[in-house]
Amino acid sequence: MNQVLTLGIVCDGERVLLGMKKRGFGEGRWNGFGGKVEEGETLEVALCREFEEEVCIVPQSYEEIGLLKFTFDSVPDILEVHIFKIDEFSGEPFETEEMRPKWFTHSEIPFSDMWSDDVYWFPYLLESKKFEGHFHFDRPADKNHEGKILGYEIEEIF
Ligand code: 6OG
Repeated sequence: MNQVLTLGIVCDGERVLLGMKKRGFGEGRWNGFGGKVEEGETLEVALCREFEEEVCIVPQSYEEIGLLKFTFDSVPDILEVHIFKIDEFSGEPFETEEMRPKWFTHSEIPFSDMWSDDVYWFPYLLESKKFEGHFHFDRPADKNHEGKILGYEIEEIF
């Protein structure tokens, strides 16, 4: 079964807004904000709901800039993550039980404390290039194991 998720990164000139995940899947890593798309929701509605829940802001101007598929050895399910670049939002970023937000300049993005795929696709996002990618991991991540990338492909789409 395919699982569809959103992931949004707020870009404000030279800065991006990331959140430290405080609990659950991805705990201890910096990432954008997002999550599973619920039944009956559009990607956009799901994206805005997750931002409001996780960091108390609402995206106002955004575009879908990337599509990533994640697969894992011996797991039939595919994770399909729709990446959004957000240029404007309303409200002020606020720490919640799930996420601690922080602004990073492009040169400070903490790739060593992020998902291992991020370093490959963030450059497309930062340069506003649309992209599609596929990452194949040895296993899904859990608390004790990050999952190792066994192969990947990524390309700009026009
Ligand atoms: P919840 O399940 O907590 O949302 N996500 C990933 N993000 C990156 N950068 N790399 C991955 O590599 C990811 N797998 C999932 C999608 C989880 C959030 O984490 C993202 C969602 O925004 C495998 O609701």
